[in-house]
Amino acid sequence: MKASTHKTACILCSLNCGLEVETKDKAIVSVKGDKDHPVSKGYLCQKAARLDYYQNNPNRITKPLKRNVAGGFDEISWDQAISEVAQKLLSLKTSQGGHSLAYYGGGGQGNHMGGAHSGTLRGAMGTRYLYNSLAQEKTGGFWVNGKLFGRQTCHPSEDIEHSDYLLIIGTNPWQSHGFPRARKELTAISKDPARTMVVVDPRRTGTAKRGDIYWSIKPGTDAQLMIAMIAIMIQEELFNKEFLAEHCVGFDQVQLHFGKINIDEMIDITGLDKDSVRKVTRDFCKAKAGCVRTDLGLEHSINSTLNTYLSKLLFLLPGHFGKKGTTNLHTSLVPLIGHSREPDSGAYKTKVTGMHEISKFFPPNILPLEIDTDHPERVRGVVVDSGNPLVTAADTQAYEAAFKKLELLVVIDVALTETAKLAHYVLPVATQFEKWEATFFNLEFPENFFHLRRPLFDAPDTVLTEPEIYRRIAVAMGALPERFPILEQVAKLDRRFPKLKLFPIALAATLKRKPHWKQMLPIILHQTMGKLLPDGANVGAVLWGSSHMYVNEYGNEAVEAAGVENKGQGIGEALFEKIMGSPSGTFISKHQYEDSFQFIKHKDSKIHLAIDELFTEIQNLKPYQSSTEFPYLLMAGERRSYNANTIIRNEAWRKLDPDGCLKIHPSDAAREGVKTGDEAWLETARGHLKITLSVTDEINAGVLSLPHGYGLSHPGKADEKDGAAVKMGPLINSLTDSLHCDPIAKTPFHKHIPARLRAS
Ligand SMILES: Nc1nc2c(c(=O)[nH]1)N[C@H]1C(S)=C(S)[C@@H](COP(=O)(O)OP(=O)(O)OC[C@H]3O[C@@H](n4cnc5c(=O)[nH]c(N)nc54)[C@H](O)[C@@H]3O)O[C@H]1N2
Ligand SMILES: Nc1nc2c(c(=O)[nH]1)N[C@H]1C(S)=C(S)[C@@H](COP(=O)(O)OP(=O)(O)OC[C@H]3O[C@@H](n4cnc5c(=O)[nH]c(N)nc54)[C@H](O)[C@@H]3O)O[C@H]1N2
Ligand code: SF4
Ligand SMILES: [Mo]
Repeated sequence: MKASTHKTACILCSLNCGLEVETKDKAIVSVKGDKDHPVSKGYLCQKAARLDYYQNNPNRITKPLKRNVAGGFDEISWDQAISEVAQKLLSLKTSQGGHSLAYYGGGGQGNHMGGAHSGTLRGAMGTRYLYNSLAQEKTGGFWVNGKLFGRQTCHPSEDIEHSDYLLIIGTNPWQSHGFPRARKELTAISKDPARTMVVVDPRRTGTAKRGDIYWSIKPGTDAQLMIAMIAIMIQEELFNKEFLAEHCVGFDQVQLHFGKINIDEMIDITGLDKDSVRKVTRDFCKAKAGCVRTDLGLEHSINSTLNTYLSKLLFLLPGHFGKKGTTNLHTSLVPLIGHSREPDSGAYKTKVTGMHEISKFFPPNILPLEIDTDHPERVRGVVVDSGNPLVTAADTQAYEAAFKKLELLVVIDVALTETAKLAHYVLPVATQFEKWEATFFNLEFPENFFHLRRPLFDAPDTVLTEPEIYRRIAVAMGALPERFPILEQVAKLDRRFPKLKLFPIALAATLKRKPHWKQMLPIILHQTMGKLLPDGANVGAVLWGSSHMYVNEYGNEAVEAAGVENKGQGIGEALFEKIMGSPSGTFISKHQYEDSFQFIKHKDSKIHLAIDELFTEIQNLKPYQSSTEFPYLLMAGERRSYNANTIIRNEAWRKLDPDGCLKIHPSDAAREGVKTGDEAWLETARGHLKITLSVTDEINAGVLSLPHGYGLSHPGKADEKDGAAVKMGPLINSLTDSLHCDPIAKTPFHKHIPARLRAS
């Protein structure tokens, strides 16, 4: 077959850069940046070049599998798979209650359509247990956002492109991105003498090398650094009085807590230069457009939730908010997260550990504890979609033990993953290039965008999409009818006469009669309006509902300003049509910077600066004392040029670093008597791994770093156990412990793991 060119997006990180790919037969043969993508504008990083290693993957599964008594898998029909899974879910729900069932995942870096339709499955299961990777990194920050801005759904977006003073703390966008066109933006800032970039990291990263100022901080002391900076702002009165008076409450309490901090003592803990910290703080406050960008270096370190709070006070006190080049709140077409109540005011809590829900999620760190117990209300059945917790959640051993005790484990994936290997049923899905897909990582402001991607290939006949799997299970459980004949008829009329709003009226009447279907609305849309969308784009129907809601929430003006033309069909309808008709993605709204203040959800429309729980943490803060037993601090999960979570399972994809080396400082290597290429044992209180060393002065003495996303098994390779794992790189979560996590959000302290080396 001749090669043909198509628009799609990269699925390897949350930026989802627009791509123009050439396909031939069943393969992606070339990859270029799509200049028409509204945000990435043709930008790409090196990881996208060989995406075919995802599409054509030797671990691919295309038939439903059922575990047999010998521990292997038998291929079964979809009818058998759906009816047995439905019957087992129903039986656990009836005998033990819906809370004996949990759902894990719902989407990765490139696919959120499954998650958007998964409420139907959870509704049928009767559970609120939604475990998700976001709750092993971002939920502490979401909880803080809820306190500051009124709802956990209020999400800040950094306008790095226009900032003139950028603090980068605990992230390496040169490798991990995290904001659009990261390398281009970092290069632009580093070349512009009028703009300043300060990078705070215990490793001299690609980002640090481009910084005007690099602070080589002692790991896990960022809280002390930020407390010192906030105290400098308070004690030297560098804060923005007008901004605080107009837009914030609770500043007096912040003043009280930080006014008495001993700044020099705090800076001493971080190992940084006092004059430099003072000067940067002053310059940052004076800057026209100051911005703070953080990520896992703060969230996966000790004081995780506190760190996210402090990093927000850093930009709020000088008033670097609601303006060009600062931080703003952004809109969401389909919100990625929800809002949950506070622990002390009716939050939903898990039955075994009593963990409270945050932004509708539960943290992967507690799931093994909720399963592996005699507690009568333990979790007994789990459905995993688009996640590989055996490898990516903390504490592989705890997960393995817990998952082996489950009465039902169902894994929905494109590949036979480590988690799938433990499942009772494995349900194969179309890859992200074989179905209509999108993510809800649309975090831009003032102009936000959306990209609905078309399939590049036909899916094999024997796989389904996630929404279709959820629908079939829910129907088999008796939670939803097979068809909605009246709504289907009305949808047909509505497509011809959208102005009459016949379908919204019929839908509202249906939901009034059956309010429990609200959670299943995306599947109802998928089965009615969705059937009328061209080229099998059923999942697009959820965007029809979202487009109307988006206009209701954010107003016509901002949507029209983004170039969405109302040609008489109504602006919500016009937005939907624009999304459906834009293969490169499209802008969906354009706001004014001041609109950011309107997105604050507190009744008084102000930012509430004081968080009592975290003031208490500050008072009790103690610096980490290293132990003689485990003298190093391991940062378990570095982003490198060839890792991308566990999305690509073929090591041939990696042009560099096939072993996923452990980085170590030359002085430590000399003391240990090791050199680059040597193997050694790395030991933590939880486990040990054989690793290959890479000696580099990029990293601080006393600190070690291993990459994320390695440790996968591969056909033809021995299943990893200890030394054999080296072949596929280190399975880092065999070194981490479920209990080593944040007290509020239970996010893991992966960047702060006491460790030691032993000669191999
Ligand atoms: N190449 C690549 N890119 C990715 C991914 C990938 O797998 N590969 N994954 C994506 C995902 S899911 C995420 S969440 C993001 C994460 O993106 P990042 O958070 O940027 O990634 P990391 O490399 O894990 O950690 C960032 C930095 O934190 C530093 N750090 C460690 N401990 C400390 C500390 O105590 N203080 C400070 N200040 N810094 C510290 C590390 O040295 C590291 O440079 O990346 C995304 N992008
Ligand atoms: N120690 C340590 N652990 C970490 C981290 C760390 O830094 N250190 N980082 C953490 C972070 S930030 C994250 S985000 C997580 C990521 O970890 P996970 O949430 O587990 O996500 P992925 O590795 O992206 O795995 C996605 C799964 O989706 C499957 N998949 C791909 N396409 C599709 C599809 O279309 N449909 C379905 N159903 N499945 C599909 C893939 O085969 C893979 O099994 O890892 C976390 N784990
Ligand atoms: S991995 Fe690179 S190309 Fe792919 S979305 Fe992220 S930044 Fe873009
Ligand atoms: Mo992540």
